[in-house]
Amino acid sequence: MKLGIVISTQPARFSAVLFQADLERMVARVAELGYDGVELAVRNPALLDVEALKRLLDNRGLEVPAIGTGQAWGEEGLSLSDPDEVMRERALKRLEDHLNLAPAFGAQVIVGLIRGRLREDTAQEQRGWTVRALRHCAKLAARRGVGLLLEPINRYETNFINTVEEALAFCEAVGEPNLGLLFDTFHANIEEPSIEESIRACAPRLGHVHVADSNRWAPGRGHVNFGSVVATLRAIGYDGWLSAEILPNPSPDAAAAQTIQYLRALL
Ligand code: LER
Ligand code: MN
Repeated sequence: MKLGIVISTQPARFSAVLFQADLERMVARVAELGYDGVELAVRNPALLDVEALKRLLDNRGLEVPAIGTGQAWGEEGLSLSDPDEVMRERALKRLEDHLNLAPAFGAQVIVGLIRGRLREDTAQEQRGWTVRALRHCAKLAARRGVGLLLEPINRYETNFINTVEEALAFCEAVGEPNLGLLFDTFHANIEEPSIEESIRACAPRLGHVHVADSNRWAPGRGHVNFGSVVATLRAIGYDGWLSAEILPNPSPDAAAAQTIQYLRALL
């Protein structure tokens, strides 16, 4: 398994992202610490200097396993399930932009908070809109040769797909074989009866893993059993990335260093 860490390509409110301030410094630091890659949190691909970013990462030998899209929701309120059709279309267009960006990095694209939140009176329609949007995006991802990942997220951040079981059912409704799952140990620690059971359940679609401890601090700083997480991932034959999506506590550098020391010892 390879080790990555989430960095933001522009300043953002979402807090479980390291080193937001200075892209060059953080890329250098991540490479020095020995990470294999960086996961990019990208609000709007149109604002990126793709060639410059690629050069920066190539010079440091860093891969990009995945591109996160949640900032489009966090910063601009864009969601695939917005009852307002204009907003919904804007969100879909943005996700298409992420999928069009991804081949430059050979990265998978994450559908996390950009799916939005369900409202009591429109929940069924919102599910339908999102199923259709993901069907469309999965087909686009296949044409672009990149992966698309649906991430279960804990109840305090959204009421729309909290568990692996719900995510698997949603994938069935979408009906596209290339729609994968992203398993995040922080969300699973809140939502799943058993982290190990839920890893086994997502095995057929598992495409990427976010690691953070129970408090979203670096692995080893809370009470998730990462020895057991790694053993279970190995047992299902997972050979992808462990990508740290953690709070920058007590400092970005300390959190990044703690993560790689702790996980390298387990791998
Ligand atoms: C994203 O990967 C995530 O885990 C969410 O909590 C926020 O988007
Ligand atoms: Mn996550």
